Amino acid sequence: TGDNGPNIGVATRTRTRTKKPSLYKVLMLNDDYTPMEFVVHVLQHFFRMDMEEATRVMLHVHQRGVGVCGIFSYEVAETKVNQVMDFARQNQHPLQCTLEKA
Ligand code: TYC
Repeated sequence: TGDNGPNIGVATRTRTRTKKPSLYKVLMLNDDYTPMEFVVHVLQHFFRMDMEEATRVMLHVHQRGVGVCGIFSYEVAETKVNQVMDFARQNQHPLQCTLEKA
């Protein structure tokens, strides 16, 4: 009859296209008032750095004016910036943090 019957065992796949999220750098900015230890604490707490790395990044920002805390998807980067800014404000420090497309 030309009827192949039910196509048992024949799986038809289509490719699911997933697009990779763009990445964003979270930048820390220097200022004259935020204590160095506070910045080190922020880097350890919000960016999971150990004391050595946090100190290195803090000193880089202190000397150069800006430094990278990490690279994340937009959603995560935005959350980190908000968490750092809220924490700095709660402690009455002028520390500024921002995000930039990587
Ligand atoms: N410049 C600050 C001081 O001398 C320390 C500091 C470092 C502040 C990094 C902000 O992102 C910063 N106390």
